[in-house]
Amino acid sequence: LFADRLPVSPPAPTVAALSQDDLKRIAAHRAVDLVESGMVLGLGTGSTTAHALDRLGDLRRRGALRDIVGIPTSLKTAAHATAVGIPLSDLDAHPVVDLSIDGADEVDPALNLVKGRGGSLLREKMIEGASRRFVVIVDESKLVTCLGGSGLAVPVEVVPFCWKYTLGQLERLFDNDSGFYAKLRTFSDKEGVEMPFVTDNSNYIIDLYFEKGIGGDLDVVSDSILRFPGVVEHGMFLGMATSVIVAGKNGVTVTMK
Ligand code: ABF
Repeated sequence: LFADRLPVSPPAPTVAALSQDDLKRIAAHRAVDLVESGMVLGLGTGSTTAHALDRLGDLRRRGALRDIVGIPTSLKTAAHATAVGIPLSDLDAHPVVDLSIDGADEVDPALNLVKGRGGSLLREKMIEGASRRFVVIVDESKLVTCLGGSGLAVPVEVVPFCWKYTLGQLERLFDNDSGFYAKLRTFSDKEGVEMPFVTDNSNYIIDLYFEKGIGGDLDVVSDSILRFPGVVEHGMFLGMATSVIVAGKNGVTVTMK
C-alpha cells in the first residue's frame, strides 16, 4: 500500500508520542507550506483542515499571505476562517481555485476518497472540482485498501422530498447479503428526539454502509447512485485529489497523482 509514495521528511525522534490530533496538525501545516500570496484557496471542512485554517490565520497575523482569498466548503469553515482573519469569496467570483486543502474519511491507493462525514460533501466537491490542485491532508488511520471498507459510511446527499423513496432506490442498488445497508443520518435534539441531519444546502444525508467495502468499478457505482433524481451528490471523490499528505507515526509522506 502506497509503495510509490515519496518520503519527504524523516521521522522525528519523538514522533511515536504524537497523538492523532498532532498528526492531523502536521499534515495540515505541510499543506499550508504550499500556499503562496495571491492564491485563491479552497478551504475544506473537518478537524484536520481546522489546523490549516489556524495556521493560515497565524501566518496572516504575522504579515504573510496578505493577498489570499478563501472559498469555504461549509458554513462552519466560513465562520472559522472569518474568526482567524482569512478573507472569503465564492466560486461565482472565482470560478478557478488555485489550491484546495481538505481532509478525508478514507483514502485508497489510487487516491480516491470518501468524504462527507461532516455533511459538507456537496460544496467540497464543487470547490475541489474547480481546483487546479487539490491537496488532501490525513493522518494514517484514513488509509484503506478499498473505499467503504473502514466501517465508515459513504454519504449521499438527497433532497428531503420523499427521501424514503430515494433510500429505497439506493438500497436496491447493492447486495444486502454483502452486509450493505443504508440509513438516514440523524441526530438527537435537546429533548432527545431523533431528527434528520440537515446539510448547509437544506438537504438530508443517507449513509451507505459497506461491510466488505465497495466492490466493482467505482465509476459505475458512482454513476448508478447519481442517476436517481432525488440524489444531489455522493461522497466518493474519484480521481480528484492531486496529492495526499499523510502524517503517521513514522513521519510524513506525500503521494502525488
Ligand atoms: C471533511 O472532514 C469531510 O469531507 C471529511 O468527512 C472530514 C474529515 O474530517 P477530519 O479531518 O475531522 O477527520 O473534509
